[in-house]
Amino acid sequence: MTFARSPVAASGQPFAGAAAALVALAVLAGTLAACTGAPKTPDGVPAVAPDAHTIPFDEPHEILTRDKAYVISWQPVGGAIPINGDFEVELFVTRNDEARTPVEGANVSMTCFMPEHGHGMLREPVTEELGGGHYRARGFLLHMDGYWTVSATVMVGGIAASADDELRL
Ligand SMILES: [Cu+2]
Repeated sequence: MTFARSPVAASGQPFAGAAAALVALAVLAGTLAACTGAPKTPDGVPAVAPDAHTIPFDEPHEILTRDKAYVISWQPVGGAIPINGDFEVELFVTRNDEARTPVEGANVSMTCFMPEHGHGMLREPVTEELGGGHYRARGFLLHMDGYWTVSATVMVGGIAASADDELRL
């Protein structure tokens, strides 16, 4: 690659800046490409089919209900969200107190919505309580890439508290 004849190069500084920006972009693109690889389990086995389009999800998302009563920590089982593929979600629900007291016996649900398209998921996940504040919701399928909002609801004693999150697939 030679830029010696470029009129911009002749002026010196501006070209150097543009070149630096190009290099930065190339590095960024490389990093992004590396990030989209399927995550590996400790055994080195891909957590999802290698040809599936997935979004890595490295750490649980911690979200606070709007009434500030509960903290919901959630993540997809397997560490990635497949686009147009089935997945399950693990949720850990605590009170929003110093001790982060686990919330047991709650009715917990989670769903996703695409506000730009005005539709939700094609399924309604079903949640099972695992104990100790842990819940597992099964039956997620995000059938399109794009911007999704996430809504998690904790119902205790007939009172519902919801927390919001978002995903860009
Ligand atoms: Cu859509």
